[in-house]
Formats: sequence, C-alpha cells, structure tokens
Amino acid sequence: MKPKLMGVVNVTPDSFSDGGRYLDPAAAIRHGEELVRDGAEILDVGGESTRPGAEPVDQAEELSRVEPVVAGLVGKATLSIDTSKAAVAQAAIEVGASIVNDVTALRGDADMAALCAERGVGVVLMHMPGNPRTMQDEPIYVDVVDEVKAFLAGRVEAATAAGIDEERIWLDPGIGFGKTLEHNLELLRRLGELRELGRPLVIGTSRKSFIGKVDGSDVEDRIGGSIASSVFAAVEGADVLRVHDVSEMAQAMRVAEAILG
Ligand code: HH2
Repeated sequence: MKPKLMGVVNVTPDSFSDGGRYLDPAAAIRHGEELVRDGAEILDVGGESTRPGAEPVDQAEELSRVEPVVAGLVGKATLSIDTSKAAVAQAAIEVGASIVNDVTALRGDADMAALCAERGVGVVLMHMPGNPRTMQDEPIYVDVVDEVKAFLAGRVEAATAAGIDEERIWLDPGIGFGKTLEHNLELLRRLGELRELGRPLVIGTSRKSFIGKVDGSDVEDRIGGSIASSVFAAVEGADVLRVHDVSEMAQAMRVAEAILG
C-alpha cells in the first residue's frame, strides 16, 4: 500500500471548502508548491466548482483561471487538469498537464475523448449521475456498488473505443457525487469490488459533506474524517487519494504504512 497523494488546487471563487482562497494565480501557484513540499506527487488544478448545485462556468473564464496556474506549476509535480471541457483540457495539456480529471467521464464534451486519445494523457473517469446541479436531487440505486462498477466498466469501453490506451485510465467512484451518506459509506466499505475493474482507483473524500453527515462537523472541521476515510480507502486498495490537507494526510499514510510494514 503506497497511494499517491493528489493535492487539490482550486482556482475558483466558489469551491465548497476553499472557494476564493486561491483565485489569484500567484496564490494558487504558491499553494500548489506548498502541497508538493507537504508530499503531493500530483496536483489537480480546477477552475470550475462541481459542488452540489454549482453553476457551470464559461469556457473563457475557466481557461483564464487554470492556464497560468498549470503553467506556473510545470516541473514541480505531475499535473492534472480537473475539467470537463475539451478546450480547457487542451490548453492545460499544452502548458504541461499530463492527466485529465473529468468528473463527467468524457460525457460532458464530445471532443474530450478524441483529445485525450490523441495527446496520450492519463484520464480519470469518475462516476456521477446527471450533473452537479441535479445530482443530489434524489439519488436512488438498487445496489450502488454494482451500478457504479457497471457504469465505470462502460466508460472504460467508451474511452478505449475512442482510442484511449486502457493503461492510461484511472477510475473513481465519485464520492459525494449523486450519493446519499449510506451510498458513500457503502462504496468505501466495498471498494475492493471496484478493484475487479483492473484499473487504478482514485478516491476523493476530502472535507466532503458525508463526513459532516456522520458527525455534524462543518466543512472547515473535517480533517479527521478526511483522514479516516482516506486511510481506509488506501487499505482497501485506493491508488490515488485526492486531498486538500496534504501534510496531515501524508503523516497519516506514513503511520499506516509503518503499521502494515
Ligand atoms: N471531487 C471534487 C472535484 N473533483 N475529481 C475526482 N476525480 N474525484 C473527486 O472526488 C472529486 C473531483 C470536489 O472537491 P473540490 O474540488 O474541493 O470542490 P469543488 O468541486 O467545489 O471545487
């Protein structure tokens, strides 16, 4: 067990836990550098919030947020661009991103799959029913793990049919995206079943509202829950942990790894 830490760099005014803190490119770059010093191997740069109810961001605006930040972080870590817009992904790839983290799993923009295939980048395919505006309306599954697994298998098929090398695909069950508390807990509890898909797993539990639903904590007070859920996910086989609090998570992982030997 040695998951990579993916540090979150949100260049947005409205992200659910750190919106507005790093909207200035220089502040976002400094934040990314700090996350690397703290132990992040990957930085995930995003210019559009996907929190429940978030409004879509105009392409030019999203591009102007993320492009200087990706450019400023080149050479400091592996860079991932968190976007569902092909034009934004393309600009980020041109300045140095090597992973596209698409929460729509290539369904949001008809040009995204071809772009990723042509550029040979890594691709994170995440499960989300509907879109951020509607996903929490009334999530219903007969068996959430089976359904997420079938969805992800289908997206791998679509991606490889579009020419994306299967070896470059990472999968993510989308904790907090169109799921109730019980759905999120069950996905984490049965994470091992998603390993059967044969691709590395990315897990993002950091500061999410399911933690607050467990213990009533506010968003700025969820580090303990973020660590507990991420360590659990790592033990169950997560390969990448997408986190905001890299320093604390790195220490938690060092201790967990020391125990496991
Ligand atoms: N979660 C968020 C955004 N992108 N990408 C992947 N692959 N997995 C996740 O779990 C995931 C993600 C939400 O977190 P954050 O970026 O902090 O918030 P916001 O979307 O409000 O910017």
